[in-house]
Amino acid sequence: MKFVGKNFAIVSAIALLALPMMAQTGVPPATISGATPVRTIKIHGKQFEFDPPEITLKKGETVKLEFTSDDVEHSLVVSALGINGLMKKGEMTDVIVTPAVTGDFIGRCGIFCGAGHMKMHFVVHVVN
Ligand SMILES: [Cu+2]
Repeated sequence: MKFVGKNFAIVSAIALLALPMMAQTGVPPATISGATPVRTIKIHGKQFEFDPPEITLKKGETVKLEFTSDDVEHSLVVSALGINGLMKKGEMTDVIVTPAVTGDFIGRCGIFCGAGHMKMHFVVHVVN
């Protein structure tokens, strides 16, 4: 029961954090769209960092993010922008994103990749 209570608290905290964001716009802050990307940004995952560690996007601009890995499997997850890209050595995957709001959005590695996995942070700056 103690475990269930803790999980409920975490879920509640996430819901509370997400609420103001949804209330502000009424729609998710970014969409994966079918629009043609105006530029491509390559992002590598490696133990234990993303290269580059941060990128800057323009609000309303459609960009293709290309992902690959230099070693083991990683993924780049930026939940607030709907980004979840697998990073695999020798392969290129991509996510098309059109940010709809400005701000700084934190990304993390979504696949356990070793001792430094939790240190893999990424930032997406969305500007006007
Ligand atoms: Cu990882």
